[in-house]
Amino acid sequence: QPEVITFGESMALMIPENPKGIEYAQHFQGMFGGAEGNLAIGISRLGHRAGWFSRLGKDPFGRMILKRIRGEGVDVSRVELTPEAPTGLMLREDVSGKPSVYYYRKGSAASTLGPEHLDEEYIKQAKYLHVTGITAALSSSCREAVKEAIRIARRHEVKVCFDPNLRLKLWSLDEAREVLLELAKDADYFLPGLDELKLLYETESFDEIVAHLSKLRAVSIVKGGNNETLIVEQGQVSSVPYFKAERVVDTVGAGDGFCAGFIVGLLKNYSLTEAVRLGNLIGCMIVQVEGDWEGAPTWEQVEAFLNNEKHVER
Ligand code: KDG
Repeated sequence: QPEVITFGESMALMIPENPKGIEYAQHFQGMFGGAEGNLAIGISRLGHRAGWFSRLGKDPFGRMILKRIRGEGVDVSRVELTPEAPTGLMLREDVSGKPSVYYYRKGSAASTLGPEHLDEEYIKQAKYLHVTGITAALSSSCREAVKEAIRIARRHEVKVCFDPNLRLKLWSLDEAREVLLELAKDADYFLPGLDELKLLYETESFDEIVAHLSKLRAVSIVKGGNNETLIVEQGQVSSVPYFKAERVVDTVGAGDGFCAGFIVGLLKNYSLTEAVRLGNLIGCMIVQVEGDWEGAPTWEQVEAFLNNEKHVER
């Protein structure tokens, strides 16, 4: 039985192999990504049981994603392959240090997900439910599914982790603000980035942001302060410094890795500070490898890093 359940769209991901970008590319690397699937893989690699579900198209991308997430040890028993709509696709490029994402996901199988696809028995046996604002942005049925999943979790005392994951290519800031701030009210752990909070609360003032966060019932874990993660709990702010990455290859997915590490820390009954520290470490490892989740470490790799074990080449 999964300890952590998450749901939301995983898409095929194509990254051009040349530095000139998609327009001039002849060769692409075929991968996949999607915040919630990334999180589930991160948790599974760390040795805990994660369940992820979505609707995927009954097509080659859908089968590829399903097999690979299953291959990572994630419970995919509630995933549905549907002939009704295709699997979503995203392309990403980084031309001269300017990263861009292009989505081909309108009307995708995942966007047809609704409250009727939730299995209360499945959700209620978990310890944590993780939801993100990306799912809420996909369609009104997806938004209802997020709200209903949170209601189910709260009914059964499953703790809710909410990452707003603001994506302005999916909806306007005004629309996002209304929905995301409402969802934040129902979370036990609110996991935004500092940049997102500045947009959502329409202020650059850190004190104002803390005042807003202090009104929530959730503990807020704010990613991306000054090379640190901030913990805001009942008006008290503390900070946990980042680990230094040897090289930064691809920052996408770092937030999901952070959340995976943080939730695993909670599962291990770590203090908030120690759970955040584990989150910081996983985020730091993910940015050193191309792809959203490929760099997620196993628990053995985490221990080796923390014990400063030397790498044996051969
Ligand atoms: O957090 C990483 C995600 O942004 C990436 O995997 C793609 O889910 C994704 C999205 O919708 O942008």
